[in-house]
Amino acid sequence: MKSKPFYMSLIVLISTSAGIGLLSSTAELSSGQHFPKDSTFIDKIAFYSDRFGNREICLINADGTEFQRLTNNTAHDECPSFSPDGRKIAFSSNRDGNYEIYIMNSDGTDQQRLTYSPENDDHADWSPDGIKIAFSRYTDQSHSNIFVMNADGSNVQQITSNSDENMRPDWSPDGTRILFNTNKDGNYEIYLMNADGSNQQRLTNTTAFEIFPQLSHEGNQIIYARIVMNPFYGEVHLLNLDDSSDVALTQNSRSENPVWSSDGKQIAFQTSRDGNFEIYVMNADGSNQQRLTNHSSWDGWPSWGKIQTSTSIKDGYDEFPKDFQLHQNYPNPFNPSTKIKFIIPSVETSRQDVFTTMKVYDVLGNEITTLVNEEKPAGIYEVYFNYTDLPSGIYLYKLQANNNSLIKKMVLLK
Ligand SMILES: [Ca+2]
Ligand SMILES: [Ca+2]
Ligand SMILES: [Ca+2]
Ligand SMILES: [Ca+2]
Repeated sequence: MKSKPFYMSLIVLISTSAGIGLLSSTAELSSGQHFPKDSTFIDKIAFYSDRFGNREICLINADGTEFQRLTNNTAHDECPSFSPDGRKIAFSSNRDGNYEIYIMNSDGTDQQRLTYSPENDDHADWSPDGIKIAFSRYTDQSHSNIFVMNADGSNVQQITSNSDENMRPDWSPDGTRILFNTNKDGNYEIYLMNADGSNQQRLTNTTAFEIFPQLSHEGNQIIYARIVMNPFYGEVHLLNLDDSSDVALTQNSRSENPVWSSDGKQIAFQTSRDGNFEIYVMNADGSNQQRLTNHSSWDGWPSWGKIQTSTSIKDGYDEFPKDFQLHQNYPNPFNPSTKIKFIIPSVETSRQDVFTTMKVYDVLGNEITTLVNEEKPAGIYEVYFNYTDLPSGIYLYKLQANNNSLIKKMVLLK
């Protein structure tokens, strides 16, 4: 069966339409009544902690403030993984007998079970388009393989098959490959493979354990932990795929499990340098290492997400753009997916939704696809364009809303 040629999703970042009517009345705004909500994005780190007597998924801001507990039960809940849009967290839990993959909203609501297996399913990681989840399936403590399923739990497929431990998948930013750990060569090494499990390539070759790899957003760097036993030490390393250079970002620190920040400028990780594991952040060059958690229990397995949070429309309205905008796609050039942001301004004279279209054309003017085609309230929007069958080249995207139209170029580079 041929796969769907493109994937498109629409996220409403900010919508003010419901609140515009209230803004004519300052008395109402300052009266403390319940106002419609606006939204902004904030960097969050999910992790798990056993501070409540068993493992629970917790959330903090990336500066360590605003601790939240997201799960609350007597079973273990662990290994959180933010969805690319920050709306969901996948995690594993043994609440139903053995470990299964679950997802929940990133505020902890609507927890749903995705896998039903007699084995232990763990280490969930989302594909960059949010459509699939890779995970490790353990037949016993030291034997596991990588599996991939749809994000609703359907179509579970095994993509590695050997009798050792294959674990901790990390999807590449372009969605085509998966990074993982395996000890099939005798000790843990980092491997890269196609997302269907083919073409497995070894990236490390040492007598130490190289574990928990994660690719940078550009796909050219890997952060991971190098662990040595007897005596135990662990450091976060950065491997440059361009020239194979490898540097330790931490020293004498018992650190592991590094993850990139949403902007790629920082790294969160766990370290037991203070006596028990805590979540830390540092700059991507290893400088400015700062502790975010401070509790005598285990705190680890960070996942960095950018999530939508609410602020009052009174705070948000002044910031809201007044003009029609079409932003440059990001990344650009891209392969195969990119994000396009646009703004439908608040219309002072009318609260009507605006009929909006966005279409993609090749340079000859042939229409490739329609990304948006509906009435939309004023707001800030993002659409994803992912069209794997197109040849490299320049493409145009055109936004039209009422009598306004804007057009920009983007470059697909394969
Ligand atoms: Ca629990
Ligand atoms: Ca299971
Ligand atoms: Ca090794
Ligand atoms: Ca701790």
